[in-house]
Amino acid sequence: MSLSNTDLLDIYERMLLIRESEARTVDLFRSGELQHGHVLPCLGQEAIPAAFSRALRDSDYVITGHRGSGHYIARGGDLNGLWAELYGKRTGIMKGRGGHMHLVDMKANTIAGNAIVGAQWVLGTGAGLAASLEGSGAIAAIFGGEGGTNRGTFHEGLNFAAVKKLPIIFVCEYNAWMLFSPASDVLPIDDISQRAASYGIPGLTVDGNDPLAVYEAAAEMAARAREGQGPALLECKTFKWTDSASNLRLPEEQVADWRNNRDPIELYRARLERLGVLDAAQDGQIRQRVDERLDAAIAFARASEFPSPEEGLDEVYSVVSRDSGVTPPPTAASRTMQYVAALREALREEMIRDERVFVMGEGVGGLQDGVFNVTQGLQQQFGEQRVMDTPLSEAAIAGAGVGAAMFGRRPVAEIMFNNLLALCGDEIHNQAGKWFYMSGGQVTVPVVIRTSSWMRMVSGPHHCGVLDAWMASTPGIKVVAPSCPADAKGLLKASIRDEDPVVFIEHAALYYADGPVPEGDHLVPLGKADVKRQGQDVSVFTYGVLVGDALSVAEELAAEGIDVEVVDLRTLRPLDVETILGSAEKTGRVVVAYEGYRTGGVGAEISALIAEHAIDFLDGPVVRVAAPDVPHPHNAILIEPITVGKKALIAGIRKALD
Ligand SMILES: Cc1ncc(C[n+]2csc(CCOP(=O)(O)OP(=O)(O)O)c2C)c(N)n1
Ligand SMILES: [Mg+2]
Repeated sequence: MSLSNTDLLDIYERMLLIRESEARTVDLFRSGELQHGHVLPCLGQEAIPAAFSRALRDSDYVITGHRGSGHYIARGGDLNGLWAELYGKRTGIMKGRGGHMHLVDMKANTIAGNAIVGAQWVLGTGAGLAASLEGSGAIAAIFGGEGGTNRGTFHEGLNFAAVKKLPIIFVCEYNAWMLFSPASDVLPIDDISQRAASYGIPGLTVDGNDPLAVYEAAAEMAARAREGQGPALLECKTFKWTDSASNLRLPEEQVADWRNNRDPIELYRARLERLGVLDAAQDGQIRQRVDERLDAAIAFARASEFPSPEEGLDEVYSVVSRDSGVTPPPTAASRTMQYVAALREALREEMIRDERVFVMGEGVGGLQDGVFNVTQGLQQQFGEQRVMDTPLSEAAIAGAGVGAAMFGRRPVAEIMFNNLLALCGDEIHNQAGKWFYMSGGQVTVPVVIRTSSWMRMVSGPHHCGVLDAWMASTPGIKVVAPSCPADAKGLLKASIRDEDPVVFIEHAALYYADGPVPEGDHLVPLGKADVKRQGQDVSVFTYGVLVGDALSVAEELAAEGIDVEVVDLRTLRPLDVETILGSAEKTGRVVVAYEGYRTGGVGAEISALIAEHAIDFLDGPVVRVAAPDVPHPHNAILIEPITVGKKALIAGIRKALD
């Protein structure tokens, strides 16, 4: 694969642009003129992004770790936007919310940065998955340091990509240090490329300071990825001249040795001269062009305005999602179906409606179509690509879901039971929840993470637990918990169409419960509670399996003349504040019922909301009916006092009416 002289010079100019931009960043940061956040420069590593910019196409996807600014520049990311971002200006590419470690330019298909080291391995796997599903011939290249190859995400990403033969180049920018530790202290092997063998994919180590060696390897790996031969791992040995702009923590002799003897730009310049491709005059012209571009970008940044503090409060959710195309409730006839069948119908209809929708998870096809058969028959109908069985890899399932959503697909990723959300906490909390905001609205993350609550299944502490409060306290995430088949269908369809990430919590105790489901394109809007029973005496706020319990308790108490209102929250974030406060104000007596742990549970938030805004309307204290703060034992006798059900609800309602 030969490069033209133009390409050779192009690589040189990109290296210089990265070098000069990063050097000025460090200087301005140290002088105090740049004051916003961390700066992790790639000084000394410029050959890798510059070479990759030639080996990749503009339509390919690039996704990096924290030291990714060189890739942003090499890919042609907006330079004015970069510099305005460094100055914390409104015109910054991320509107001042991301800084040097998170630089996104979706016009350049580039997400250059992630301050959770290693998150990019699974997000990038999702980018490769998106490219593969799209079938456009694009590939994904994922970059990160050697320290971050010790994260589980690296191994989960490589394994997932290898099994699915995804078009991905995993690139380790081995720069010899992980923060304060030399690589030899944290890695049991010398070459990261050896790790490829575990996943049956090619692994290669090259001199990362030689752009032509990097180019050659990258071009070959890109070609085989495009041909459908799957991922490869490329290790580029290099050295960072400084760890961060604020603190030079690396041994001075080592840095001096690399700067003086192995400067990638100086070595490449000399080589181009030897090849007769570059002379001193041309070199001067290139350097002048680089200087002028940076002068202009810095001038633009300096002249730009700072955002007002209020601007940081906006864009946590996508604007589009506020109007997610939800139609009014249909008047169509209903038929009776199980919750599980309603979910399946929602998936089927949305997959037919939108070819970008796909389903993935552990055993969602396979022999049984999922543990609870939610996905029954879907793999036969839509094939193994769109109903994808995955390895046991929660971080990769959620991470690839998030990454694929960032690059244009609409994944529905299944996490078998909700305790396992803890294993993909980063992918949901830090990644899915934050990218729309952090990218200044450039990146939407329309992923649905479906999971199931196994409360009442008597499956022990590791299967029965509730993480909904954690999810619901995460800005940027929507959390949905349907209580009946009709809502299960309507909410799942609305979640799939929503532009924001949704954690969709099904209740395993409801899967085989029957209920009426309207015919047709039945959608239930997110963020809208449903008053399932009108009452005058007391309001019960609840969700999931407890809604049915509350309704049957309400009928029992009606015989005593107690008129209970049952409010099904349906969406735990964003809460339908209006309906909640309206009901509390109407009845003046409030019971908040939830299966989760009492302390800090979803119901604690509802209680606080009512105490803050409706206390003047209350005729008594808010009563919380919740599980004690105890894990759920694997024994029907021991679990009895922990289970929130009808008995606890009746006691709670009587207490509220006392
Ligand atoms: C998951 C995670 N753990 C720890 C940190 C703190 N941290 C930031 S950079 C870094 C070292 C990363 O080393 P390496 O992957 O080799 O990349 P390099 O900085 O050398 O380019 C650490 C520990 C973090 N941001 N994320
Ligand atoms: Mg390192």
